[in-house]
Amino acid sequence: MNDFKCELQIKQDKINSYLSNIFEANNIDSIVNAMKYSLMAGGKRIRPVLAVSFCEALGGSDDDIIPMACSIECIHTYSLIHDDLPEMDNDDYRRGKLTNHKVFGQGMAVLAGDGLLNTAYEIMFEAIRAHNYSKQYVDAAYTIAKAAGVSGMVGGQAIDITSEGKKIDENTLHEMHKLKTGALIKAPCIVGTIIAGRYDMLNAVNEYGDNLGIAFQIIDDILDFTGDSKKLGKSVGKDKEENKPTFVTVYGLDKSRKLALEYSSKAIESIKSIDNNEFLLELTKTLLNRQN
Ligand code: GRG
Repeated sequence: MNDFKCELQIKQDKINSYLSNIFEANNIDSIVNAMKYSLMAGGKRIRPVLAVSFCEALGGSDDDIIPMACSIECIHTYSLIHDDLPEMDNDDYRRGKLTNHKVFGQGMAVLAGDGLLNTAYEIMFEAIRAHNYSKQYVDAAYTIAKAAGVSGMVGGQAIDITSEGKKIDENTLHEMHKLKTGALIKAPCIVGTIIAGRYDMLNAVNEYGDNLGIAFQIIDDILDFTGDSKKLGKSVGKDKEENKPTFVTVYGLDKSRKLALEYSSKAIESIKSIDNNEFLLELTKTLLNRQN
């Protein structure tokens, strides 16, 4: 394993270790089992890894950021569970396993998502209290709440649902993904920066997050078109099946690949001024070339 892979694994292990311990012994088994099933199903942990990486690159420590970082993973996992429901994207597989509602039923899957969303807020408030109500932790929690809500991920999903079967223009496509996927990719970058106390870097990190978010979604669309369902751990060809406008349907495959490279390069450019940026640069390149 090279240095980058080794460091990535260390970060993922710390995140997984925190996540596997968030449920209290006296919690109700039926709902906790459904929440754990999806949370511990083997996600890449990109969002918490981004939070930890920005925090460390800007002088913070991983202990300071892990809870906030993991709260974002809880929100992300809730969104996947709800997104997979029949009335949303109607998927049978996620993270290489049957989707939550296929195993636990739709009612419990809705609750598992709700449970994870609320767990995220419990973790955030605990972190705020543990740090004596510091401005940094309040700012970080606000950033996450805003990114997850109607002016972020949920808003983007609403545009997505209302666009199904329609031809949308390029601006709407970009806006939809900036919110639906981009907001929860950018938030951890901002949160890591805030917890490190580097408010002076927020403009650069905002730009990084916006560009990485779009690049990430373009790759997601390309993988849905060309990817291998075994490697992806979810069904492929869903966008086409559901007649969804994507970067591939709007721009075609070649132009989408070029765009992903362009956005990823812009992201890299915007964090060149961070001294200790080697891991972040490698992570950005890895996300561009990912196969799952
Ligand atoms: C409130 C009922 C209700 C539903 C909300 C908000 C929402 C549904 C869905 C969010 C939209 C969504 C799921 C966007 C997809 C983002 C995306 C590219 C997910 C894949 O992320 P990865 O590749 O996955 O990081 P892993 O499994 O590795 O974590």
